[in-house]
Amino acid sequence: MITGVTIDLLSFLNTPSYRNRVLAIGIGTAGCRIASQLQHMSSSIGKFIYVSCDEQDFPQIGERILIPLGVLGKLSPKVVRGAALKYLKNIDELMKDSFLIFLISGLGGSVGTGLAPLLAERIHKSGALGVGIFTMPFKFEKDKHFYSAITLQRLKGLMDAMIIIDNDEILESMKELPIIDSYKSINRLIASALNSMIEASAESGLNVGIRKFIDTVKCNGYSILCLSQSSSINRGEEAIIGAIHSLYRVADPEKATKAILFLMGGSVSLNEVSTVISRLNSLVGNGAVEIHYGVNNNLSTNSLLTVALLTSGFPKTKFDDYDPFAKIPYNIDDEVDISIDLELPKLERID
Ligand SMILES: Nc1nc2c(ncn2[C@@H]2O[C@H](COP(=O)(O)OP(=O)(O)OP(=O)(O)O)[C@@H](O)[C@H]2O)c(=O)[nH]1
Ligand SMILES: [Mg+2]
Repeated sequence: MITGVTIDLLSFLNTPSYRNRVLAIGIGTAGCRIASQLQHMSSSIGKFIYVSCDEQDFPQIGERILIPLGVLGKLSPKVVRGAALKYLKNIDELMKDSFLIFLISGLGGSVGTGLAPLLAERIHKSGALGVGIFTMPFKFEKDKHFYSAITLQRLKGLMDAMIIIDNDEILESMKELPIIDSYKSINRLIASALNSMIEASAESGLNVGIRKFIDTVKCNGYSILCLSQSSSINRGEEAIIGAIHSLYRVADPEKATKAILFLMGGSVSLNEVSTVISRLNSLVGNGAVEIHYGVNNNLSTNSLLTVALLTSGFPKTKFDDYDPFAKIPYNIDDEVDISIDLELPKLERID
């Protein structure tokens, strides 16, 4: 994790046009879909770039970079990386002048795993503040675990903040949503949780904002986003316990140092806010966790309450165990295969 980056976030946020210098980059299928949901909701992120090898990943709006793979070679992270080399200048140009960059990707697939470290390097070199938002594969996607784990570790050394989302846990939290089209529902939930936390003002309620968001996630460790929903009579209690259970399954909650708690739903009461915060305080971070909270009271009469819990400061997560060789130093994730691009006259340096 990068330390010592001197960035005056406060004066940046005080400039009237700061949104134009906030960029989100979606990579691969999952990354493009989540970024696209965010683009529909966000007024704090001024620019979106979509990078993928599959044209179908791109939404209608936003800057797109298609990295064609042709028909040669097996699709693997190193092949994707090799094919991407000649587009890096393009990407550098598009991210020029950005102060804050969100890099959004699913890890484990060839495109996200191949491109995320490459783009994280470019963000790091550009001097922008880099916040990674990465979804981790489902339990049943065993073939994706190893690559997701080594990529996560590589990214940790390149980004200023790392937000991990466990797809399994998000799915678990959506018991009350129709299973049909579940990726779409998961993405909407993730995007609205992140958006609620970074928006300058909640439509109706209490906001958190970019400054507190960055303050929470910029730490020497991982941040974890957990979501939980309930519409029972004790919905506050039930939703926060659900979110904390999720956290327990991903990392050691005692290691948490900071948290953002966001409540989204109809008619959220002060009583519910207070219940949720005191539960969090008693069950996470040995009672010493620094909590920011926000509320988005939507106008629906629906009794569904969604709790979004973003906790930070975790030195490790369950995903470290996805890499059986974690204790042996090696660089497999840096491999680049350029055989797919027979016409590339000479390799561009990427450092
Ligand atoms: N949350 C979420 N996860 C997704 C979505 N689509 C795929 N995933 C997950 O993200 C991980 C990577 O999958 P993809 O994004 O499809 O992979 P990719 O980077 O496009 O690479 P390829 O599979 O080679 O096309 C897997 O664990 C998928 O289950 C999505 O829309 N939302
Ligand atoms: Mg894909």
